[in-house]
Amino acid sequence: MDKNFYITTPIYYPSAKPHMGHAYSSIAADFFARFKRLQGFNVFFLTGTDEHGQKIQRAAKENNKEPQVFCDEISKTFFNLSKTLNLSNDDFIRTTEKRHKSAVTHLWNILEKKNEIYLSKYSGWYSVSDEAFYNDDEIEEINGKKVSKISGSSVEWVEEESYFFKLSKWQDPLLKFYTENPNFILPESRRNEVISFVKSGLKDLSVSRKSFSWGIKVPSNKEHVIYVWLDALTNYLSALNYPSTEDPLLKNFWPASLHLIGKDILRFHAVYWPAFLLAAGIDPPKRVYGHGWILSNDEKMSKSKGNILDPIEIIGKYGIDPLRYYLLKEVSFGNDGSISKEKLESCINSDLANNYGNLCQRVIAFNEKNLNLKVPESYNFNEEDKKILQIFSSKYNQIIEFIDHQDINNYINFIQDGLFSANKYFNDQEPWNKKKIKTGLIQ
Ligand code: ME8
Repeated sequence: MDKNFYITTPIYYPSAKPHMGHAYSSIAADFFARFKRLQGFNVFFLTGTDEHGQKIQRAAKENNKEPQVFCDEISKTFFNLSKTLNLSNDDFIRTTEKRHKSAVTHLWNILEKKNEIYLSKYSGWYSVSDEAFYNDDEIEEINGKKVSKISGSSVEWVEEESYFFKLSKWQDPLLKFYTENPNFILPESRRNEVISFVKSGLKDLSVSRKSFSWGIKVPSNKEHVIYVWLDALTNYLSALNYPSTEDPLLKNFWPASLHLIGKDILRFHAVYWPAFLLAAGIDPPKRVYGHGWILSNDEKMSKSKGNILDPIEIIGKYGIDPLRYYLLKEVSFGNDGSISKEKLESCINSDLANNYGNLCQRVIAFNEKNLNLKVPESYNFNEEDKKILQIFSSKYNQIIEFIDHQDINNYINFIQDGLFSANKYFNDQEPWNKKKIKTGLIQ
């Protein structure tokens, strides 16, 4: 069995400080990383920041800062958040690092050498906010403004010389790849969305921009910068020291086990990324999981609505572990879910204090009082003892199955039910009375 497990979060745009949505992706990835480590896997867990492109260049300008200075400042807030969230990540990559730039340049050269890239002209819609090109049929007009139907963000007309990646050529190989790897995209509903998008026809993809400069230069033509998504996706390889094929990180951890992302960036990860890799002769990742959106009181978080939940503020008030638990429990993983401070408080009271906290409290207090915090040797189990142990041991394979399908909610239900049963067992067994009867057994 492959005992290596490579998991990634999206690399976040340091265009503004992090919010709860970013924290959510990172916490979920951390949950899987920790589980796989406990299971005995050799885990590599990566997160970081995505620092090139027009969006960042504009944000820097609005703040009257040089892009690099601006990125250094905001990337630091994401780095600090990774500490506050107590993430167990093994690396934090920034796309402005040298190691990343040389990996991207290398990948570009391979694609060019393999004749997968050609020079032409792009004319069409572009959303700077999404850093995405959109077809005419993906655009609508709202209040006189052209916006993407997919993300709702505003688009602008772009006409410029551009390099193109021969994406259309990869339509059939991609469909074949999805069929042969039915769990490549999860959850299932997102897989269906991606397949129908690819079936509807793929056009060649513009992979360079000429009208701004903040990015990695096309090696053979310095007037162009490499499209930020081709740049950003390569982070998953550059953190493993690609292109050093003999490097243990690359050898052990590629292809990635799981790219955990939000549903908004599925197309980039489940269509463009495997196509770039197939074209370059590199194995695609094993799984891309697109989780849903965190909503604040049932609405998408936005500055204008003033409903942005700041993870740092919430952690300051409630602590990190309650927040981590709440986010994973409350949102049905893969779907959108609404969170609020009120629900967080009631979750802390019911699940953490009453169920889990109560069990810990009574077991530890009883143990401390009678056994000096030592775990007694186990023997002479009665039927009830065996039953409660069985609840946990019999489900071991099923739990692994839940985790390996990113089914967090069934896993948490199992844990909650288990805690409930353990509390009941403690009550029914009345160990304080047993102590009187069989003092010798536990002293
Ligand atoms: O897209 N609910 O960066 P980004 C849940 N740099 N998750 C959310 C969320 C919300 N309300 N808001 C953000 C980018 N996220 C690119 C990625 S990867 C090679 C490049 C999470 O800063 C979610 O994971 O816009 C989403 O996909 C990611 O943050 C987008 O972060």
